Formats: sequence, C-alpha cells, structure tokens
Amino acid sequence: MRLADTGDLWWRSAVVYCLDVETYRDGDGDGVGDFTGLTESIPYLEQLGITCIWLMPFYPSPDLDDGYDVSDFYAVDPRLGSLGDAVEFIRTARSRGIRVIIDLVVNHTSDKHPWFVQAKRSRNSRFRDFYVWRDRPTRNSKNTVFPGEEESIWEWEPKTEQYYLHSFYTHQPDLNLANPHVRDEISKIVAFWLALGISGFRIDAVPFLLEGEGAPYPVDPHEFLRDLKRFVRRRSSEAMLLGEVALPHDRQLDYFGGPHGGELDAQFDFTLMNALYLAMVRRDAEPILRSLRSRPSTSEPVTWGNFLRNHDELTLQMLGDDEKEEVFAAFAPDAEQRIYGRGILRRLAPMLDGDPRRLQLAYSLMFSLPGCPVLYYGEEIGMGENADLPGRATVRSPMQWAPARNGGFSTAPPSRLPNALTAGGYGPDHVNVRNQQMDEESLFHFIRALIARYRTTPEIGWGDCEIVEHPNPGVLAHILRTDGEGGMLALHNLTAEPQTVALPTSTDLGGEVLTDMLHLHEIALDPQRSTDVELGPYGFQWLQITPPGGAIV
Ligand code: TEU
Repeated sequence: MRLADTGDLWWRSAVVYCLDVETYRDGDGDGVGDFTGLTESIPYLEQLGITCIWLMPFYPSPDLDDGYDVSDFYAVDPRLGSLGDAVEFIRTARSRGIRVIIDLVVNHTSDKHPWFVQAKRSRNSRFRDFYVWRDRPTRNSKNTVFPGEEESIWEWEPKTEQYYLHSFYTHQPDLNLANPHVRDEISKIVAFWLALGISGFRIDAVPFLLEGEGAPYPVDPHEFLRDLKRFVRRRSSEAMLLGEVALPHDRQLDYFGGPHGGELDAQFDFTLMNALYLAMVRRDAEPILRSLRSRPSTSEPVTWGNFLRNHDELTLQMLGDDEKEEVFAAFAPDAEQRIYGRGILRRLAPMLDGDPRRLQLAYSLMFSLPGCPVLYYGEEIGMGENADLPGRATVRSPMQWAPARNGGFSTAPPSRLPNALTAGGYGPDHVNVRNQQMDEESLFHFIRALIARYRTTPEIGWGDCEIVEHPNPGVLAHILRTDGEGGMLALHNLTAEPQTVALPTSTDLGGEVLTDMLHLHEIALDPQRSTDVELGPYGFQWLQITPPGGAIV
C-alpha cells in the first residue's frame, strides 16, 4: 500500500454514515427534516469523524416506499428544500472534508413518474419499452420481495391489457435496462448529480436491476455496470459506486467485475453482517471466520461495506434456516419484531439489551474487520426502534439530538413529524446526542474513538487479513497488514467470561511491542515464548504491531 493511493481510492478507508434528510433535522420548523437542518448538522458529523455521507432518496416521490419510489430524478422533494439547498449542503460537507454519495434508484420508478404515466397509456407510447410488459405473468411470479404485502411481481394494466413487472411494490414498475434509451437516461441522471458535486452512488437493488425476473437481456447484464463505471470515471475522477448486492459471497465477485474489477467499487457484505449476529448469539467466533474465508479475494481496488444495521429490516437471508431461527430467538423473540420471514424490525442497541460491553464489542468488530464501516444514523448514540410504527418504519424514527420536545429534531407540533419518535427507555430523554457529547463514557465517544483509530489505520481497509489460530473458540484474533510488516492485531472476546489468549512470539508476529490503540498501554513480546493477554467479558483490543525500531503513529 502506498499512502498516496488512499487518497485516490478513498472508499477503501472511508467511514460512511447513512441518513435520511427527512428524519435527520428540521431546519425550518415545519416538522419535516430538510437540507437546511442537515447542513447545520455538519459540524456534528465532523466531530464524529465520518468521511462520507450516504443520502437516502430525497427526490420528489409519492413516498409510498420511503422515497425509493422516485417520480423525478432531477429534483429535490420540495418538503426537504430546494435543489439549491442540496448544493449548499454538498458544498459545505465537502469544505469540511466530508464526501457525499447518494442513492441511485433505477431498478424502478414510481408509477407516478411521467415515463410510466405515458407508457401505460398506450402500447405505442415512446416510453412503453422503458418498462417490462408481458401478456402473461412468468412462472416465478410469486417470488416477491415483500411477502404478505405483495402477491405477485406482475401487475395487470387494464387499459393496454398487459402485465408490467415490478420486483418490489406494485407502484414501482421495473425499468427495462435492455432498452438503450433507458441506459442513456440513467447516464444523464448520474452525470447531473456528479456535476452538482457528489462523490458517487449507492446503487439500489443491483441484482434486480441487472437480472430482473422476466427481463432476459440479449446482452451480458454486467455490460451495463461496466459502462456505468467507465462513464462515471469520465465525468468524475473520484466517483465511486457502492452496490446493494444482497447475495452470497460466491455471487458477489461478478458484481465487482470479476477478479480484475471494473464494475462496483464497493459492495455491502450481507454475509459477514449475518455472521456477526450469529457469532454474537452463539458467543463463538466460528461464523465470522467462516464468513471471512468465503469472501472472494479481490486484488483490484475494491472494498466491502461492513455494517450492522441499515434502514431496512435486518435481513437474515444469508443464514441457514436453523441459524436464522437462533438469531430470531435471541434478538426478535416476538413475532411482531419479525417481517417477511427473514428480517428483524429492530435497531442494535435494544437487541443487545443496551449492554454497553456488547455494543462496544459489536462496533469494535465492525470497524476492525477488513473493509469500510457503514453506520446508520443514530447508531452512534445507541438509538432504539419505535415498535409502534408500521413495518420497516420502526427503525426510521427521527434523529435524537437532545432531551427536548421532539428530541430536538423539530420545533413543530409532534403530529407534523414524518415518523413519531421512539418512546420509553430509548427515547430522547435517555438517548440523545447532547447528553452523550458531555459524557466521555458514552457510546458516542466510543464510536468517535473507533472512527479516529480506523482513520489512522489504513491497513484495515487495505491490508491482508490473517487469522491467528489459538485454542479459544469464543475469541476472534485477526491481523491486518500490508507488505507483511507492522499492522494491527485485533482480539475480540465474544463470550461473557474472561479469556486468556496466548499471543504468538514476537518472531511469528513480526513485531516486538504491541500497543493497545484504544486503551493505550503496551505489551512487550518475547521472541521465543508466547505472551498471555487477558480479555474481560466481551473484551477487545486493537493492538498495533510495532516492528523492531518502528515508530507508533
Ligand atoms: O432494497 C432492495 C433489496 O434488495 C431488498 O431485498 C432489501 O434488501 C430489503 O430486504 C427490503 O426491505 C432497496 C431499499 O433498501 C429498500 O428500502 C427499498 O424498499 C427497495 O430497494 C425498493 O426500492
């Protein structure tokens, strides 16, 4: 690794923070979060230390799927501000060293998008082939993403007497990527937002986009991603593509463009995310080891987005049925906490009973495993879900800034907020930014410290990951380093009991001193004998390996 490269391929060591403008901060007092409020929050995000904000959809929308039903790709939902407000935000974030990436939702549009409105009027509309039409539903028509809410992925359109494809909700007709005019439109959308100063895209639902049911493409579907990547590179030298590819590891390599890259620069790691939950339930490192070993090796400049929660249900689809039941039983014991037979409608802090040791362990793992960490707003203060909200809205309640009315999110009457705030023990009176900023023992300060350490340790995103073999099944020991020297040894005790771990000799480890980067103390290694390290219940250490004569950063 050359340090200079970390500036070019910035996504390999980024700290991403996902938020929804609508629920982050209301700047004009109308009850809805907006770009003005978000811009005012930039100093907070700078203090936290994140390097990249991922904005969930903020486009005009009927808002039947939290904005993932877009009716105009070139504008801002007027409730959230103007295009000018968005540009002010992007520019201000940028001036503080924070890049902005945005959700690109082009698997489908809203059925209120002018393309679809025209396409459904006549079979002769020039927009007809922007969508996927069939006389009869295909065989797998019941394979819907939202079982219980949708019955089929085909919807009858009576006026023109054909079915249209919708992989998600009925009101979200799938775009036809095989149509070159659709691809041209997508290029224009991408170019438009790049011109306004954003640094890349989180591409929604990539496998659906490329391999939509009933939409067999005459060309290699990956050609689209390759073209998109090349186009984006031409328009912006720094732009990156982060894909939502909720597939097993062995199918993800293709979406990077194979071993030589050229498609997505980053993908979320759903398999590792699931493994982290299983490991926490079992208090055993094995699922994490298994998951790290199944990751396809990528020599090209790509990375994995490591996350514990996002705005959707916590999907457990990468686990076997029995494993899924284990996680359900531990973290979602009530049927109302589950959805679609595969997911959990909760945030992390309540799932871990608010236990600070387990929360710290979970985030320490997320930040130290190879890849780039992706936080969902409110995680840094341990926000809980609002179980009174319907479906996936449970985890989309407003950001909790202060122990004040509406949690400091808005000065409007509570009835005007997009989603009600969480009540009870995880409500803003107990869980909020202001109190945690003043408390050095808080989760906020802990996450802030992790971010700072992650940012001075580019080996986490760039290095090779070596697993250290040892006899404690409840402890994960892994090393991240580049060029076979120095680097970092991370130890994580997944159990509730103290553990003693025998460290390799200094000769085997390639360093004479280990410096605990979080708790700031040193361990001297012996060249011949192993050295014991004690880990408390759910304890962890990030140990910088200092080669003989090496300096500590
Ligand atoms: O989700 C797309 C997707 O692939 C889903 O399977 C997702 O992982 C989850 O299970 C849905 O709850 C994206 C967005 O993240 C989601 O919020 C949208 O509803 C969906 O696209 C449709 O736009």
